[in-house]
Amino acid sequence: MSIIAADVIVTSPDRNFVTLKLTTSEGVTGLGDATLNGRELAVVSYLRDHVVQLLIGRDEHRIEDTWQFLYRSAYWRRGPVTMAAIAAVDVALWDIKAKYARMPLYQLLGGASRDGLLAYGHASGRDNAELFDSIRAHQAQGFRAIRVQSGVPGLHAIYGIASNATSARNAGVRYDHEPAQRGAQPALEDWDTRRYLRHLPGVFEAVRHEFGPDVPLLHDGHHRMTPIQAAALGRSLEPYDLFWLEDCTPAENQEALRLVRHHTTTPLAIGEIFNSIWDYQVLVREQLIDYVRSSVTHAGGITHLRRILDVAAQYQIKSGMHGPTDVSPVGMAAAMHLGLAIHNFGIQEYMVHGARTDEVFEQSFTWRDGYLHPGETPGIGVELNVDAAGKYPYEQAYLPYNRLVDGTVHDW
Ligand code: GCO
Ligand code: MG
Repeated sequence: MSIIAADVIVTSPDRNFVTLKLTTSEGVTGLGDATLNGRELAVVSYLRDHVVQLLIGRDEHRIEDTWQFLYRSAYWRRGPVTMAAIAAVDVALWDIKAKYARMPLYQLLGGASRDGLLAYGHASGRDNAELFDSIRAHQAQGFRAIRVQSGVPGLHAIYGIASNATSARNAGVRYDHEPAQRGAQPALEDWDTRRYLRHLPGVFEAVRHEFGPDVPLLHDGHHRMTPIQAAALGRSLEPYDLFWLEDCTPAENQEALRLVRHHTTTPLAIGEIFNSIWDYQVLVREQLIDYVRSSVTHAGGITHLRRILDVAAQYQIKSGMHGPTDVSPVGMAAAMHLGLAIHNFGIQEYMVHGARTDEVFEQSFTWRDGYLHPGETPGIGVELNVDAAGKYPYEQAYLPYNRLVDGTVHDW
């Protein structure tokens, strides 16, 4: 038994996705998500030019060995491109193994630890009126937990606020507010941390007043604050009982979180841009965070993310896997199987994919009463419709970037 084909499929139904498809000599196929938003083709090249020929002829059953081989033989370790490529191979191999076993993947990972995965959705508004409408719309879709992002007076374009932009090329199609804008240059947004810190507590006060104490509320700081600013925000949000404050600092410096932690009891989530267990070493060992934000797609697949979460479990740190629309349905399915199986599941981010994405990726998951479930189809439960994928060729897209009012580039 061996891998006989490894195809890298690039498609852009509502946004760009990169998918690895492995085929075995038994005629079984497996899929892995290799999408790195805004840098998609770097992972395509890593796979096509450097990994595919290493996979042909390998025993598809040796998942751990293949992971270690790709990681160690590259010599150049870690990094988002490498780890997304390894993740895609890893998930495709788990998909194949579960299909051989005729079981949904979560069964191979130890079986279900819960009935379904509590998921949170992204509500946002330029002002409180828009935000309240957005929260109500999410609740009507079944969401029980809500991320709250608000416009800030004086700033014209900021992260997380739905723009409802329409693309001229795809007239009438509404893009989600995840801002991988298609085009040859990144869009410019503006930022002022002091205005934001002044404005946000009042937004949460209004939301609690309107929607009551029960609904779990989350917020994403998107890497913009210094440690002392993050500490101040965490403290000023304490009366509103957040489920978590996410990415309060750019966490390359793990030690920065010591200061934040020291000053606030607001729970902290971090790690969507991390890609290995080493990024969490200080954060987990010193119990500086409450939730691990990495996705299966960006942190080395099921094999590696499970390792991170197992270490985190010793410290009662839970999962909060990244699930924006730039994680493809393949990556989301892998997350759901892992989340269903592990004991220390916390919450799953869930942004609903567009209809064209659902046409390309045939999926078996269910979404009911605020809970996700990966379904009972053998494998991860996703198949790629190659003909549909072919209708939507790659389009260059960039994430936006930020400048302060004086023109300085800031973290986005
Ligand atoms: C989130 C993230 C996303 C990222 C996006 C970048 O919490 O979902 O912050 O909104 O900005 O995934 O590609
Ligand atoms: Mg985030």
